[in-house]
Amino acid sequence: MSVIENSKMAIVGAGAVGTSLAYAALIRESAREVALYDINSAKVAAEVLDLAHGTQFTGASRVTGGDDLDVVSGANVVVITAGARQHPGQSRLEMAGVNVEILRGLMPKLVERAPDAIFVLVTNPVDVLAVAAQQFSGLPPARVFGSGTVLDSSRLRWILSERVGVAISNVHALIVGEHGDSEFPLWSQARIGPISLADWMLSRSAAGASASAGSVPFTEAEFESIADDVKNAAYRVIEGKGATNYAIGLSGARIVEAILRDEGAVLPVSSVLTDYRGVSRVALSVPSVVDAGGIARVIDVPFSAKEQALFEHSAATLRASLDTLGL
Ligand code: 6V0
Repeated sequence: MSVIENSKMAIVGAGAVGTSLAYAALIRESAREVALYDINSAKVAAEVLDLAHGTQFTGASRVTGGDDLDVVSGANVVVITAGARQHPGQSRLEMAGVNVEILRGLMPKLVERAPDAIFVLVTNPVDVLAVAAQQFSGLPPARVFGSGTVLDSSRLRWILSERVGVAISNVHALIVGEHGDSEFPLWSQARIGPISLADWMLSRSAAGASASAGSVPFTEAEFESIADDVKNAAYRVIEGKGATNYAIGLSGARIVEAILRDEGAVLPVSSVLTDYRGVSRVALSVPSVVDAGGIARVIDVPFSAKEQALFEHSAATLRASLDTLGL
């Protein structure tokens, strides 16, 4: 993988998530330049220095930044991580109001400085903010979207990979819908290598029962408990260390790479939908083709009847929050 010449990613918010994203992007060489912006002058200056001090070991990328919004100028991608942190027990939707107001001020200024950029929202509640950012920027939904369930899907793939003993890169499974409590796995489309998850046989020893008893498929109860584990993963990490940062940093770097390398990668990002399986005017994560223009298209996935109902529930949840916020 090589860095695209002259590519620049800007990160708004140099907190736990923004700096982990910068760190991941430098190590992965996601962009030629990584620029960090934060209103906290001392913090952003220190973070840029600390990261810069390691660039002997990170390949071709350089890191810049500060408390002047002009640091984002000319960026090809702007990732927004600025905002209030999620506290233990606090739902993502509760943080919405504060972060929407931050975006209302920021988006026009960012678009002025980086008029050709693709904007990726990470701040929570990410689906609400994707709608807000799209409205405040006036840009098409293809150019302003949220990291959505890219992180949740990686969590799902990790759990499945551990469960079945297959490399995570060969586990193909997606979480769709809200990045939050109404999200759900698209079990009907999940595969391990070429085998659908419904047909995958687990050895009984791995399933915790007698090794001699042959193989069994996943049970409904297991599917549900895995879905719950994914949903509660963030809460569990936040309880123990106050924030989640590394996995979202890597997820963000992956999305940026798909854009800067014009990959056409299929990622479950969250964009404002128009008649996607009957859902419009909310941003939800669905498999989307991500390239240099942002979202080239969303992929129409066949849902089971249960998945369709869950998707509509996710949309209704989001619509209710958006209505409350006047969006
Ligand atoms: P943090 O460590 O408190 O950092 C937030 C940073 O934003 C701070 O450094 C603030 O100074 C800065 N900030 C606040 N207002 C502005 C502003 N107007 N302009 C520039 N900078 C500003 O929080 P953390 O980094 O832990 O989390 C950031 C956001 O990411 C939160 O909303 C999290 O909930 C969200 N996450 C989203 C995830 C996802 O999957 N989408 C995953 C993890 C966290």
